[in-house]
Amino acid sequence: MRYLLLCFAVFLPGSLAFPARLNAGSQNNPGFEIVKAYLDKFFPINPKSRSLTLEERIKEMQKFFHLTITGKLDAETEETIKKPRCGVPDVADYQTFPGSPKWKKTHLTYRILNYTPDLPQNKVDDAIRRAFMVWSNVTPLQFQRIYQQEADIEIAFARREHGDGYPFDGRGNTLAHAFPPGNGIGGDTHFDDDERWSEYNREVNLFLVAAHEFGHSLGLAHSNVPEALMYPVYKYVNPATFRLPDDDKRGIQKLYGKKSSNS
Ligand code: TQI
Ligand code: CA
Ligand code: ZN
Ligand code: ZN
Repeated sequence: MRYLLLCFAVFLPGSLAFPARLNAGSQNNPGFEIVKAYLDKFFPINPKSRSLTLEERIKEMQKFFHLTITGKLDAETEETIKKPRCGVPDVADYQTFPGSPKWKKTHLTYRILNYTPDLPQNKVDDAIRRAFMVWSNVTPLQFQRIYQQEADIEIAFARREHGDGYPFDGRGNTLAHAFPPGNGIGGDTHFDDDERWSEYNREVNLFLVAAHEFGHSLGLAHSNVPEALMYPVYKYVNPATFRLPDDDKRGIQKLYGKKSSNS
């Protein structure tokens, strides 16, 4: 109910602004200015997409709404842009992977296969443990560390080509990746050991990246809510006071439900 109210409050000014500008365009077609304004509002340019052309940004938007990806302002895309849309980017902006893969059990195991030379081993163990807690705190999921057999979520530090067809790229750019839930490589999480991993706000904070990657391992794709942990832009927040943003919480609870109160 609160969302509904919020929605109306924000949509009103938007709905007033849109028709006025639409009329200025030809035959009620939103002009490219409007498309641009729309994209700026709902698909803000992040450092990675700064160089995207309008066509590429339209493609991103089409991907997001599961439209046919043409990069053009076709009828389907135009309809989507014209559709009233809640202006508060906080109603289910989290995303799951196509087909919503998720774990069919709540007790998951993880194994740390190796370590980075950047941090003492107990700091790595700790960052990983706390990154799992981000998710187990709000769902029925439980994570158990194992040492011998293969775990559901295998964690490794690796450089360049490391056997899964997704080579890392040296220092910078890709920091880590994780596979959506599933057998074998599903859920596995790899960290690029050409990065400088840190416990603090230096270079890359292992806890924050691990928490984001485990979101992927559990079935969350990227959110377009800038505050979300699953927003695809790295932003440092103090791990000691980190609280899972509401968008991510809603996303993970959609997949696994809430934490039962008696545990
Ligand atoms: N690695 C990407 C990421 O985890 C890999 C990736 C791109 C990906 N698209 C994906 C993984 C879709 C699953 C599904 O997002 S990254 C960030 C953030 C990266 C980026 O190295 O670019 C973080 C890893 F959010 F800061 F940009 C961790 Cl936290
Ligand atoms: Ca890299
Ligand atoms: Zn990998
Ligand atoms: Zn990501």
